[in-house]
Amino acid sequence: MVLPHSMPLVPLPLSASVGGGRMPVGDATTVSGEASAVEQLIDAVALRAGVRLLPTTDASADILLRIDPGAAALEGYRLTVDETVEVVGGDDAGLFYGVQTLLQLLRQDDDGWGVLRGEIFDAPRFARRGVMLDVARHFFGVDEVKKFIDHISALKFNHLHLHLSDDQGWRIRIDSWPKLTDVASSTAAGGAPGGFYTKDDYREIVAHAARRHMIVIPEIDLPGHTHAIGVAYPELVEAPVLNDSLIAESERLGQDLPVAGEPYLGWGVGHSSVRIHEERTYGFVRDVVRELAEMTPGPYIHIGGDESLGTPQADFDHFVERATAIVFEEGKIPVAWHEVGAAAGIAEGTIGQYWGKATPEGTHAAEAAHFVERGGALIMSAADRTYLDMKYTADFPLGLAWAALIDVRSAYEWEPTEVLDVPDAAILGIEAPLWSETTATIGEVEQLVFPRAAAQAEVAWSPREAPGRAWESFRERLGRLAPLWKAGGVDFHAADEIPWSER
Ligand code: TNX
Repeated sequence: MVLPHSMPLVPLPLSASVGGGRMPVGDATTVSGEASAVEQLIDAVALRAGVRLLPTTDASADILLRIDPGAAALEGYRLTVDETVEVVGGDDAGLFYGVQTLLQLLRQDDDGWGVLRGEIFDAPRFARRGVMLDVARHFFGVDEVKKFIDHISALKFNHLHLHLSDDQGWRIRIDSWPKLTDVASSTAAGGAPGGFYTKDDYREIVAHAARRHMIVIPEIDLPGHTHAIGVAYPELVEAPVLNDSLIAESERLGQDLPVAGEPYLGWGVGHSSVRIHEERTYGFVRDVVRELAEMTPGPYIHIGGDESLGTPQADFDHFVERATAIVFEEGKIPVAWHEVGAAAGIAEGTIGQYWGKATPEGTHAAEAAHFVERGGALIMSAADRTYLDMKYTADFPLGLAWAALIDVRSAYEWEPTEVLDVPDAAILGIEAPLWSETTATIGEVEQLVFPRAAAQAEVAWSPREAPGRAWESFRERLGRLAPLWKAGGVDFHAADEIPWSER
């Protein structure tokens, strides 16, 4: 008898019972049911196994994909593999996740391809399971982002946060302020070429994400991280504030200091600020939020708020109170980094994103808790656990190390409800950010994201107390994703903590 948690599944499902053997899969295997799920399964099986399933309208197909709201929770599904396969989603997303599980059960052995037999009931622990991609420090094109979405959504993540602006460049077309992209998008960190998304590009990303049940959260980082805005519109931004640590760090890295009106290619933080006391700044914020809202079907707009070291505290508070209100006025829910919680009057219902350590330091926990006091809730991005841009080990060639070295085990072993002193219900879920200072290509991004994103997927999806929800089980199951990532062309880091399998 195989134990349920020995099934090659990440994230671990809510419950599973394992049958014996496999249902063979080949070119004569038929599939029917919900059209989009059928199409996605056929494409994915072709990519993974080189086998082309046969679509049919026959309800007695070998593989049946259907939706029944009574059969499973939201985003949940029931999957049965015996002589045939049936996947029943509680909704569209649930069916999609059932198909992702089916793809993990599809295995090659000496007899060819087959699906491992068993029965699985599944549904997520947290409604919010996110990844962030920083396309500002380095820019990644539409096709690269779409591929990223494919492999992230396969781990059952359902939110993609795009960090669309920072000191080094502005990445999204805003018609009412055209110089943002005409003038301030062509550079990136280290002198790399920049780029930006046209509105059609952005809509294409949003639509691709939606087909994989991911909501896009666009972020415009304010009031700091705004040097690039000043390259396009000098009247909106203050002169750079050069603090001692910025000067020392820039010298250590051999990076030039920021100069007003010129592109900034280093990765120092905390030197830029929009002008808080000029009314046109709020006209700018409103225009940007309105245009983003128009092309974003998801309910959220992220306004940043991190590391505004060049903005006096009273000015910062005034700015974020107004900016969070503007997002609501434009019909969306504001999300902001936890520093924004320092301001007493943030708009009620603003969602905070905690990026302090798993053991909070300084004022971080109090700032985060203030979102809850204001009727909001929290997304947990503990930097020493979830940050995908931290190095695995000191000698890893990519990534930074300021929060921690994060090997796969330490990415996996943390509990989002135990970081802050807030009610469990205030924790919406987690997000794992990939900051791109050191990643010039999407392959380098993948090296940092995979496999650690899979650890965060399990923290976000799987029940806390389930048998198998522990490192020894996880590392075995994780190792069995290697052939899926190889077939998908994912340049994952084959960390030596994990027993990677060939097939
Ligand atoms: C901190 S985390 C930042 C980013 C950097 C990142 C690098 C946060 C909200 N701000 O500006 O890219 O560290 O790890």
